[in-house]
Amino acid sequence: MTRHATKPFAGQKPGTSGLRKKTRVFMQPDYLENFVQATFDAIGGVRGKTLVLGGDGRFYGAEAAQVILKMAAANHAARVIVGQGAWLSTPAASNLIRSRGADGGLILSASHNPGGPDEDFGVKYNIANGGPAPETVTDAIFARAVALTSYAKADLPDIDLGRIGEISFGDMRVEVVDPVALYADLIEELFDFNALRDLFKAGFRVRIDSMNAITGPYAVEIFERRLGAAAGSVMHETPLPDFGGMHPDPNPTWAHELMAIMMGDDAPDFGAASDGDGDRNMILGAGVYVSPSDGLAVLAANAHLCPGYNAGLKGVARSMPTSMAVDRVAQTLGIACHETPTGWKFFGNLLDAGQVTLCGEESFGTGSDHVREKDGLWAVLMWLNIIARRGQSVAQILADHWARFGRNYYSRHDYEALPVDQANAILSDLCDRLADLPGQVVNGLTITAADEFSYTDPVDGSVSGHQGVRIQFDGGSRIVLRLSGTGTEGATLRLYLERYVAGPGGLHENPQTALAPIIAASDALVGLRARTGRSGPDVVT
Ligand code: VG1
Ligand code: CO
Repeated sequence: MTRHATKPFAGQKPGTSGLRKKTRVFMQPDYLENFVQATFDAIGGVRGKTLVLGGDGRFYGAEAAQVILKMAAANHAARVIVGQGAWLSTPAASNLIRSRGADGGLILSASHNPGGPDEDFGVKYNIANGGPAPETVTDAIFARAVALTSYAKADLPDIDLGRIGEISFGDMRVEVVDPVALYADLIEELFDFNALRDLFKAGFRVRIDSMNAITGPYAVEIFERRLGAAAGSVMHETPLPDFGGMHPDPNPTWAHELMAIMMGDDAPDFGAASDGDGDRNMILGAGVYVSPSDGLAVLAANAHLCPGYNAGLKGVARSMPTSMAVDRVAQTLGIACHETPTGWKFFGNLLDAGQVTLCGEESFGTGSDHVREKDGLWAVLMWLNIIARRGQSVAQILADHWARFGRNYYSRHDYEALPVDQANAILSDLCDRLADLPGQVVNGLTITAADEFSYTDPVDGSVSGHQGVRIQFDGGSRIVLRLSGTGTEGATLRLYLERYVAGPGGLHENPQTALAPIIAASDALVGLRARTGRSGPDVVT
């Protein structure tokens, strides 16, 4: 018996990055099965196809992998390549899809959301280029999910995913592979590993916080084994189903243990953290925090120092709310800078078409055309390669960058778990006023432009509307407001604040202080605190 009757569930609409729900929602009978069958149907079935499967090790991931294998077998897939223990970081899954020529893959993760029976779970489908499914595909998945009446699942025993090797599973082949090796080999081609080994030999100290999530085994292999960093350089290196109670979101709030080390006495030279599925990164130097938007700009300005990028960049792309720091670098380099909606899926076409080499988002995500996902450890290695080549500290590299390009002070204020109606009303009220805003002076700042961001993909012409409100002020400052598409509780409003200072003075202020006039203007314009009744944002990054 492989065909099972089912009824659609409400809300199986993929968000910014796959379908994310409370774990117990996913654990309901038929819930995961429905979403997986809808995905298979939406891509024209999986008969004869090869899929990649793995995730970040969070609670329910191993069980979900068994369900998906049985469904792939019943849907006549030819082969599924699974990471040992159902483990694969998101960038490693992207690489596996690409290097094995697979037709697609399923990633089991809710990324930076916490894990456990009472926390979050997620499933994301990636296409043959290794990148997240574009909106045409996720729309098709949703359309199929609301009409589903049955799914196919083979009545076969669970597979031992702990053992590397290949077995038959019904008519399908299942190949369990080392999740780390292929990825580490790819990374080794992009960066100057000899220069990095010399750096560590000379006593350079790093602290990499894997936050009990998926990058642990990758970071130990790359930094401690291949590069010779001191044992113990990687902390929280064992992936745990509940991330050991940590919230694997690499920002100063959630990676506070690492922050304390890097801001303390005798701090190591370099620190970094990654998220649940390993695609995000936070970069720190001794006593300094690198804003992700600045990080993207620094990587763009220095990419040529790394072997994989020494021919220069074809172009760069950033998500709309990401600061405009990288735009200034692109201008100097004479390359295009694309502005896309939030979410890595919007970079795929530009990367495939060879129009951009480097991409980034303000949410601690950077990556390149080596895979089709953002990549936390890649960013760490690129920073280390630049440090090795320039012979400068993180603080010196940042100071040089600002002196050359000016500084885009930047911060994101998140108002989490708001009533959905309230969040929608705040955004739509603002949209109603946009046409009247240009020319108005708020808190001494003149509004030069105000619109709701809509993106037309330059490669396939597809249009994605309602991607957030942007209000631009005279002098290169702005505020952006949009709704999160990754949360699992209520609605989260994100307020992005940016102020440009050309220098030479005023380049070394505290960002929240430097942004005070922009914050005051946003209070006057949007009034988030007044309208939500909150005393301030829940998370400031
Ligand atoms: C957030 C970030 C976005 C990122 C997405 C997935 O989305 O803002 O930049 O691409 O998470 O990241 P949203 O819709 O909540 O703002 V990950 O590492 O959670 O896959
Ligand atoms: Co992630």
